[in-house]
Amino acid sequence: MDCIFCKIIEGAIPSSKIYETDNVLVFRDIQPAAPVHALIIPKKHIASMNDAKDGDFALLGEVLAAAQHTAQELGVADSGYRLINNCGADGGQVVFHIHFHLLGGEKLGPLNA
Ligand code: IU
Repeated sequence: MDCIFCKIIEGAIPSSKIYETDNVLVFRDIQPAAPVHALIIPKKHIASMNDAKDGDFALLGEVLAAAQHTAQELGVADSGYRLINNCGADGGQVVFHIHFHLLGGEKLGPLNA
């Protein structure tokens, strides 16, 4: 499967790894949109939120747990952060391996700015 995030998981493409469990990988976004910008992904290939099946939601819970852990590790838990999932074309999804952006390290603007 030609998925860049699967290649990052396999180690075929290098990444700046922040945290890893058996089922989840967290790494730094190569084009950070904030001082802290991590991507949290399941190791299982799920293309998008639209493609998650009933059996995938426990795994997506692990993804959220990893996001919480990462926010603590990167020191933004207390100041606050934003967790974003882009789904599909209108949602701005570019990489079709489900992922959550963790953004923080500065005061983020309102969503409707
Ligand atoms: P999106 O939600 O699919 O739009 O976000 C994809 C993100 O993946 C985007 O912020 C890219 O900068 C990021 N990214 C990356 O970190 N490493 C890569 O090799 C590629 C994209 I391709």
